[in-house]
Amino acid sequence: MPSGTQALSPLEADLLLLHPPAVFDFRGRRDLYLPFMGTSGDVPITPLYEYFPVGFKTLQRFLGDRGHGVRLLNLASLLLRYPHLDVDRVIEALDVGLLGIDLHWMVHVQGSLAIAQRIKRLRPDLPIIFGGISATYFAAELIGTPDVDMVMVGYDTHEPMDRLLRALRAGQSPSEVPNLWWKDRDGSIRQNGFSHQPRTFGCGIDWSSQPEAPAIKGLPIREILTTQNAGCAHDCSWCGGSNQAFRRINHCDHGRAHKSIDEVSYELGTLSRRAHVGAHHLYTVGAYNQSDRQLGAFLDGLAKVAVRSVSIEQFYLPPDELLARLAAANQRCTITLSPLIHDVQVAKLAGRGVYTNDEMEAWIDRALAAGIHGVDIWYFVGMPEQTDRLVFETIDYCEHLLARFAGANVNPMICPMIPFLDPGSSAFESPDRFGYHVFFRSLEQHRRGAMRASIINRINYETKWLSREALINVGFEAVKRLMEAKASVGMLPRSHVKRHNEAIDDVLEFLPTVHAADCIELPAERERELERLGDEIGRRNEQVLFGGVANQAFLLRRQPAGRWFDELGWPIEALEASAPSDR
Ligand code: B12
Ligand code: SF4
Repeated sequence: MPSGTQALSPLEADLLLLHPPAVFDFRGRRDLYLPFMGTSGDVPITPLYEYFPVGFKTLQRFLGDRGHGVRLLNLASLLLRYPHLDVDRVIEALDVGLLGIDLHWMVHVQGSLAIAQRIKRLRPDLPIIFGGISATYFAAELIGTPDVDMVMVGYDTHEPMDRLLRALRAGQSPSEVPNLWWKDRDGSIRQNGFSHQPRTFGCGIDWSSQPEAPAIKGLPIREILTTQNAGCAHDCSWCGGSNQAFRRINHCDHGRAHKSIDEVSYELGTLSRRAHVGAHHLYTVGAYNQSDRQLGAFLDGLAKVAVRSVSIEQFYLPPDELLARLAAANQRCTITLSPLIHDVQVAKLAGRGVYTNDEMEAWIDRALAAGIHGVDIWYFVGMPEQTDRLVFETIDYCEHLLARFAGANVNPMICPMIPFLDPGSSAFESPDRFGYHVFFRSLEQHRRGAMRASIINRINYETKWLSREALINVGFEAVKRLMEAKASVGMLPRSHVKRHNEAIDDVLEFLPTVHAADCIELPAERERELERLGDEIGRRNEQVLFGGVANQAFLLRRQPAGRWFDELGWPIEALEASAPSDR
């Protein structure tokens, strides 16, 4: 399938940070069914999980300021946008001293390891380093794989990476670089300890240097993301970034770390220098972890940035004073709440349940009256003691919310927790205590699991109350019902909801066939049966990964360009000349 017309020019850097697609090589795969993932809301995501860790951007600035040439390459987005681009030609064009691959989210387990293997086969000269939350958790197993030369552990890798790049440049051994696992010349594994664990971490991102969105047809997605924390003040049992999980994964005695106020102010300041700042949405994540002083400084900075809209996550219901400040900071400020389950007692078991539904509704009235533009409310499927009945009761409650706030921007959303329960989370570590059963424990089990044809078999857990099959069936049915409810109150056009729900119906209809084939015991028979389904799987995957991004609520075909993580490595003209995107 891949065919190009021109070779790619060398991509030169001291360090290239590469973000893999969750599944390599997803293009043309007929043996792995990637179903449409509706989340009943406005989340432009694909089964490739295209976001790279925002720390790529901070590493680029921090290391760049210290004289290292750092480039970013979002391979997931590149391969999605250029379906005919030969990945081997991308690898051949790399002229880099060190190649970094993220295994931050576990969903990239297969993609990251497979691309490392491909690179090692074609370019044994390129040293490969892994980093990220999952790489930290699985460091010992990861460094044992033949294609990984180094693993940099921890939530803050700026200074260690500076030291590593300096050592490599000087031709010295990296034996003094903290947080590093590496292999010496004879292949034996060395571990330099885990001493770099600052409480103030990272640096501000320089958004002014972000490439502008190219002129494209259709709706560009102009989104910038900012987060000021690693770890968390809270302890949701299923979360791999919770206070306890953070301590566990990073082997430290603190459960979170913050960006300094100066660096946050710097970051917001750079946004103002962007040419079309007024066209951007600013997605601020994890703001609920800030102290009053930190949040105050953040809001002061926010008020000076004329972005089009802002969304901000809150754990508790923000008090009136904060509502007023948020509304003053941006005219289109959306607050994201995550009660997770409408039943407060059950929500408490998931780490939430800190307000009742009545309190939330009264608060929404106040928030809207205070000038808050909208409220997004997230519900989840796969929590302790959550039965199918409870899931559908949550949808009943969402219908009530939609009716009560009809005409206002109050948007309940629901999604199943798939495919993985976070490694390192309390529920992953002690599944029995929380009513979970975990199917894959090791890195290798996750890698193998991620290659199963059926998404049901790719899920790494089930609960006492919802089997893997039910997580999909109940989860997708719930999304469908919620979408119908949104059409009924006029929040979404009927035609969009019809297309969205037809896509889900197709998943629910086709998946049992794939699942049955994937569950056949005898490998030869299983392969034969999956081969028979190959065309049907391939056709459906193609529909989901058509070379653009499907907005999950409105199935608009949006081209992947202009988002903060659209780092395609080469100028668009060079890529078009090499492998036209056919659009
Ligand atoms: C902000 C956030 C998001 C943002 C995106 C942030 C981003 N792009 O970085 C959004 C909301 C989009 C998001 C989405 C998802 N998230 Co999230 N997210 C978080 C959150 C709240 C903070 C993480 C964070 O940014 N920490 C900051 C630090 C730690 O990371 P960083 O600065 O980016 O990177 C540094 C290091 O990690 C390291 N590093 C990272 N990569 C590499 C690579 C190399 C080579 C090197 C050397 C170093 C290195 O160096 C960087 C600089 O110091 C955590 C929860 C928490 N409290 O931690 C969950 C969390 C990370 N997310 C999680 C999950 C599961 C997801 C989703 C898969 C959910 C889903 N099913 O859709 C998606 C994946 C989206 C995608 N990839 O397309 C899990 C991950 C668990 C796991 N081990 O897999 C977490 C832990 C908890 C949770 N359940 O929400 N997430
Ligand atoms: S899910 Fe819970 S523990 Fe995890 S980051 Fe969010 S509030 Fe913190």
